[in-house]
Amino acid sequence: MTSFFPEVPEIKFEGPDSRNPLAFKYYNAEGKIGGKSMKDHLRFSIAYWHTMNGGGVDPFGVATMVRPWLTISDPMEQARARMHAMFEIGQKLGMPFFCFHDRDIAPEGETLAETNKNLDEIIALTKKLMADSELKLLWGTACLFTHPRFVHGAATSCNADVFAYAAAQVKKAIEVTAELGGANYVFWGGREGYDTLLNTDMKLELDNLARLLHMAVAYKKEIGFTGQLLIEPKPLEPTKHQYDRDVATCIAFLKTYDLDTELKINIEQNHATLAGHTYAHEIMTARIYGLLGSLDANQGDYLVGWDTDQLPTDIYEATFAMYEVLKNGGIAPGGMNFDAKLRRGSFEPADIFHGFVAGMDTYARGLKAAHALLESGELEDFRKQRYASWNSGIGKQIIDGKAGFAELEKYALENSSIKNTSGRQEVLEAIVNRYI
Ligand code: XUL
Ligand code: CO
Repeated sequence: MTSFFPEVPEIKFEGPDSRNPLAFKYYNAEGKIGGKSMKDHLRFSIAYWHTMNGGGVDPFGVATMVRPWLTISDPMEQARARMHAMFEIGQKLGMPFFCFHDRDIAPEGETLAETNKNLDEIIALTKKLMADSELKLLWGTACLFTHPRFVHGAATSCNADVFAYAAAQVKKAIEVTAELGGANYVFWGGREGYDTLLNTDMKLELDNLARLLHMAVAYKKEIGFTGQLLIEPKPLEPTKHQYDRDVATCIAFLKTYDLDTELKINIEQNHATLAGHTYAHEIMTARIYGLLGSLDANQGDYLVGWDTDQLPTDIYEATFAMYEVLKNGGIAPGGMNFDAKLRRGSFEPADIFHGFVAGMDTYARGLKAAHALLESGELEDFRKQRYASWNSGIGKQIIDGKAGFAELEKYALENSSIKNTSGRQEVLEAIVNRYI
C-alpha cells in the first residue's frame, strides 16, 4: 500500500518549547507519571467513524474533507483502503488503540448474510494489519441507528423483527470484537429513546433493552469473550429523549435489571455537558458506584446545543477528568477514545494529525496537572478537614448507626448554636490554577 499521508512524518515528542505543529509538546508515550507511562495512563484510541468516514457533512452543506480513500467507488475496495489508511494514522501517531462500529469498517450488502460476509473479509484484513502493528482494539460496537430499519429504535423498536435483526447484529459484532482481541464492547443506544410519548410503550421498550443486554451478557460468556461490556449515556440526539440519559440514569437502569455486575459505563464529555453535567461529575458518579468503565474524550461548544464532538483542547476539563481517573486507580481495561471530529473547515488530510496532537497533548497536560494536584494533597486535605465532624462525636455516632431521631433531637436541643465554616471555593479554584 502506498502512503495516504506522504507529507506527514512520524509524530515525535519534542517538548514544550517545540514550535513544530506535527510534534508532541507534552505527550511523551514512555514518559513516566507516578511510575506509570503516559501511554498506559491514557490508553488513547482513534474513533474509526469520525476519522475515516466523516466527510464534514452538516445540515447545510456537503462533505468538505479531502480523504483520498473516500473517493474509491467500489465499496469493498474503499473499505480495504480506509483500513490501511487508519493503520498509517495509528502508526504515525503512536496511537495504542482504535474503536469501530461494524458498519464503519465494511459496507452493508443486500442481505444480512452478505453484510456479514463483507464484515468478515474486512475483519480478516484488520487482524492481519494488527499483527504487524502496535495498534490494538479498545472496543467494537454495532451501528444500530443509521439504516432506516432502525427508524423506531433497535432493541426498543415497536417492531419485534427489528429487535431480532438488532440481536443478530450485536451477536456478530461481539464475535468480531472478540476475534480482534477487543478489550471492551460498547452499547450506545443510538435510537433507543422516543420522539413522542403519545406512541410509546416506555415500560416494554426499557424491558426489551434489558432483554437484549442480558442476551449479550449470556453470549459473551458462551463464546468466552473476556472484554468488558459498557453502556454509553447520552441525553438526547438523535431522539428527543434517549433512555440512557446520563450516568445516574444508566446506574438505575443497570441496577433495576440486574445488569450492574456485568456492564460498566463509557462516559463521553460532550454527552455529559448536553445532559447538563460536567464531565467530572459524570466520571465521579460512575467511580463512586464502581462502574467507571471507559471514556470518550471530546468536547462540546457551550454556545451550541448539539453534540459537536470536538477534539478536546480544554486543559481544565482534561485535568478534572484525569483527577477522577487517577482516583479510580486508572481507566484500564477502558481507555480514552477520541470520539471527535475535525471542524468542517479543517479539511486537509494533515488536519487529522493536528487534531490528534492537540487532543493527546491536552490530556497529557491534564494528567500531569491532576497527578501533581493529587500528590500535593491540597484538595484532598481540605476536603477531609471539611468533613471532620463525621470522624468523632455525634457524626461518628450517626455513621455507626448509634444515633436515631431521639438521640439527635436530644443532641440538637443541647447544641442548637451551630457554627459552620467557609467552603473556600475561590481558594480551591486558585489552587487548581497553580497546577494547570
Ligand atoms: C454518538 C456516540 C457514538 C458512540 C458509539 O454520539 O458517541 O459514536 O460512542 O456508538
Ligand atoms: Co461516544
